[in-house]
Amino acid sequence: MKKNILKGLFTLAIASSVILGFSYQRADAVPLIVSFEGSVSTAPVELAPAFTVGDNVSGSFIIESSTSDSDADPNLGLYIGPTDFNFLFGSYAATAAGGSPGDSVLVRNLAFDSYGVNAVRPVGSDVNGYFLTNLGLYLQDSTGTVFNTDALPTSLNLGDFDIAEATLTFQHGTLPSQNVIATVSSIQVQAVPEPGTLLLLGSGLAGLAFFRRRLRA
Ligand SMILES: [Ca+2]
Ligand SMILES: [Ca+2]
Repeated sequence: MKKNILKGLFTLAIASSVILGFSYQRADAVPLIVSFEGSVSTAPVELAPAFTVGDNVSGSFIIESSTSDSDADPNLGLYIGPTDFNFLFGSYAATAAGGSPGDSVLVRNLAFDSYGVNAVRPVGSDVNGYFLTNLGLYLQDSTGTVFNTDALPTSLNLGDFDIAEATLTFQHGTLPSQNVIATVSSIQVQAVPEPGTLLLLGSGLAGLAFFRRRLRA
């Protein structure tokens, strides 16, 4: 009898933690982390020897799924405010806090579709007198079929795009700017677990452990 009550409570604990977890996800904006990997395909001699073709590249940034589109055009989505940019090209690390008007995601649903991200105030070391001015990620589907709207995508499949590049842009006075370009070989969009979700998950697991112990006793 006592065991049955405990079993009931055990089930209730699982059900409530699942329900709480789901309702939390639905009620709040979900931060999405976009991360990618690739390798350097263009390394300007002006920046040698800091970058070499073939260097491993990785990067990420975060954007809220609820970020609103500030472009009235129904086929152009301009989303301000990606944050926490981290790009690594070989051993060269660049970051950007993001969140300012120039830091954007632009989604185009036109003759070709594209997804472009820029961070305009990056932090990274100078290279041969050149300073870092931009972090970029650009995906293009020349067939124009990957997006049907200008909505912020919550998933990205690299195979849908014929151009997929990450770029570091450097400037030195009035000299032409120099781009270090990486070909992207993988990309993913994932929800970042919120502290609240983790807390619920944690308390749910603690409850399970408690009931499991009671059942065994
Ligand atoms: Ca729009
Ligand atoms: Ca389209």
